[in-house]
Amino acid sequence: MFRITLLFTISLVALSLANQDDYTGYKVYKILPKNEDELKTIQTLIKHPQVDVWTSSKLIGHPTVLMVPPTIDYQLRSLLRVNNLPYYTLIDDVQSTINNEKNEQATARRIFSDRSGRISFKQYERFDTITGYLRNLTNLYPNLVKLINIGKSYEGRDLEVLKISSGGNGNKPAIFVDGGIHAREWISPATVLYIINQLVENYSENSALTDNIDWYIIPVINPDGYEYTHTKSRFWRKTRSPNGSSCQGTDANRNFDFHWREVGASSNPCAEDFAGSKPFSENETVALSNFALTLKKNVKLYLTFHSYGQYILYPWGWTSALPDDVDELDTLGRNANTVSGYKYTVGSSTNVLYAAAGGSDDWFKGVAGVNLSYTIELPGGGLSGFDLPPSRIEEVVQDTYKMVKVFASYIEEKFVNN
Ligand code: 0X9
Ligand code: ZN
Repeated sequence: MFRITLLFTISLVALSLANQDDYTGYKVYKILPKNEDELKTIQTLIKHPQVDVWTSSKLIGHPTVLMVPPTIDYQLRSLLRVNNLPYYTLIDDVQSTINNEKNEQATARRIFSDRSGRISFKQYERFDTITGYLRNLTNLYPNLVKLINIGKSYEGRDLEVLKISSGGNGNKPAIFVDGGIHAREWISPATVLYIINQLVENYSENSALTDNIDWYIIPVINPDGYEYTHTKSRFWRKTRSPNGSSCQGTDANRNFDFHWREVGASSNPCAEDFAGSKPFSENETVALSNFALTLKKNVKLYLTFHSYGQYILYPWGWTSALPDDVDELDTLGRNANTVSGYKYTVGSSTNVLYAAAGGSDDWFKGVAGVNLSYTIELPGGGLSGFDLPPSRIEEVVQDTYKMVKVFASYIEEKFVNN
């Protein structure tokens, strides 16, 4: 433990490289813990302000993947060795994986770019295309969808929620879905777009779900970060607002006003899990939460999509204590998992991943009164995990939609049929 502390003190002094555009020489290590001691060391490692945690878990045998800048690489590897923690190098030079992914994206774009305002699910779409698609739907399906502006991102992009509702008076039990809180998790917006695509463009097959339930869906809640990962820095996670230091951005999923910054959230503006200067310091979290509060009584289920690791997580993220209705949360999560071709691990985020306060899932449950609240960590892919190849988007989003239908059927049974 002494060695760990010493190492941390040294690297805290080092200049942070969080504002990174070029990842030449960055390495990614994968650790598969075999026992409690190894898990303990991992819990300390992931708190390091310059280590970027790509996925991590408190469970034996579940991978922790860390990206490390060249400046601390030697120290980190010494630390892994001193603590007898077996690891392997997943990526030797992160920039080269980004270059590969750019080529894949360019090829997919050449083949599949469609100017008719549709989404192909064969490439990762840019924010303007996504917005264009949503607006197009309002023209094509005026009786089924409505676009609600809930505010603007820091850089001035429109934050728009698509309401999908058929039948009834638009005041039915509701499901709230969002994606793209974390900029680099590209499969999340794609998944949320597919949910929209199915509910709206495949209405004949899914009509029961929109006749009985109102849906409020926002595919990219952090558009500034999302665009930044497309144009500048592939592994950007946070928002893009200034935060009074040389670093930019806040981890929007640490910024919600519920047990804010109590645990697993940083006060260092350069850290990847910087919680913000205060709760709800970000335009994006303010817009989302204010809008959600206007729907309070109606929303029965909240689904927020992240990547990666194949986890279905429920509150709490701020404490290891379990909510009173854990049995219901757990059973529904497990039922959803049974229809997936992937194997998801189901549990409370503190007990399965790590403690981290200020997440949207905790806020929806603890403040907005949405008892059934889940963070879904979608499957990873490619080499980094975030670079799931465009050719696999369809398979993942279709699989996830099956799970969404299980969640929605439960809401129907519980709140509509009775
Ligand atoms: O750390 C996060 O925000 C989420 N994992 S990710 O790898 N996508 O960054 C998990 C959030 C779980 N929920 C809470 N901690 N409240
Ligand atoms: Zn995430």
